[in-house]
Amino acid sequence: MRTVTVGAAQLGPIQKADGRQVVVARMLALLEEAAAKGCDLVVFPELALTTFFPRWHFEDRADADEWFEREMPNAATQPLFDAARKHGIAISFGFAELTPDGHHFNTSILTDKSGAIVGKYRKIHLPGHVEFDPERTHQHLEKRYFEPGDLGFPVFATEGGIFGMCICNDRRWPETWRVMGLQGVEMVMLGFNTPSVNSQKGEEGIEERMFHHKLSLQAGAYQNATWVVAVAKAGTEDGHHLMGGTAIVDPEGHIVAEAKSEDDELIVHPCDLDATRFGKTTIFNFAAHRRIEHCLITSQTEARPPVK
Ligand code: CDV
Repeated sequence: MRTVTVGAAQLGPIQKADGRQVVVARMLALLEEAAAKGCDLVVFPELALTTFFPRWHFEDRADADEWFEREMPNAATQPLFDAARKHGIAISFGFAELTPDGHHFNTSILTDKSGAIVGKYRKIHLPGHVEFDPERTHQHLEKRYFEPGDLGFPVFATEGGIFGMCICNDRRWPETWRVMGLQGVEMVMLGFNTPSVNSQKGEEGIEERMFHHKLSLQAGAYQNATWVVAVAKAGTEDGHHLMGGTAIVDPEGHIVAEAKSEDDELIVHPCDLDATRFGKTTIFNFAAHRRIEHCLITSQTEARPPVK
């Protein structure tokens, strides 16, 4: 057995007015709880340090830079890295990254148990739109504020396992999972902020959104024989509701732990990375069964139905 005891550290709502220090204090409280419960790894949501700011339209894009981190760690987040080292817990969290040469990414990092950053991922499948859209019930301006990630879907051999990251909308795309599956991933960590209503289809509410969320996680886990740790930012941020749905999924696709609230909440599960072996060596033994000569996946982007 190679057991990694994972804490999925859901965050409740973060209001626009909440500063980084307030949020980091909440994350530190969850890390204390995780340490008491014997966690090896704690995963926090997408854009964990701030409200989900892509719902707000800034005419001048530079005005959104206040939501971005120019370095990591920085003064506000250093206590998280110190706590990771003190407790001997690896951590992963999402934040908006502004690089020294002016690029904007929706990013997640992974540390080892000494608090050193050992992995970075920049969100590839950015949802939403660039310009204010009066047709929508709410704005989702990720395409305005972020560039698509430029790091691919890397995996990281650390802490005795093979770990990968993806962010929110990435989970809906089978390519995300398969690219990490092809690198032998044993645990995928993913943070998300999912509004409980579809901004372009008001009748699509929380029930349907939760169904698609779980469908994506469970299929990704099963089809690639990997653990999945999916962590929400939940609840109502300045009048906008995020659906929650923090869950840990085993390599057979079963949900083994789920959050019950829309608040700060830690769910813990001992994940045996060796449980990925059976799927990876039998039905999803890629070397034995994949037929890539029939896959258009990397040579074609859009759907091209036959002419009727
Ligand atoms: N933060 C996200 O990527 N949210 C998307 C919404 C817009 C659909 C999601 O896939 O949950």
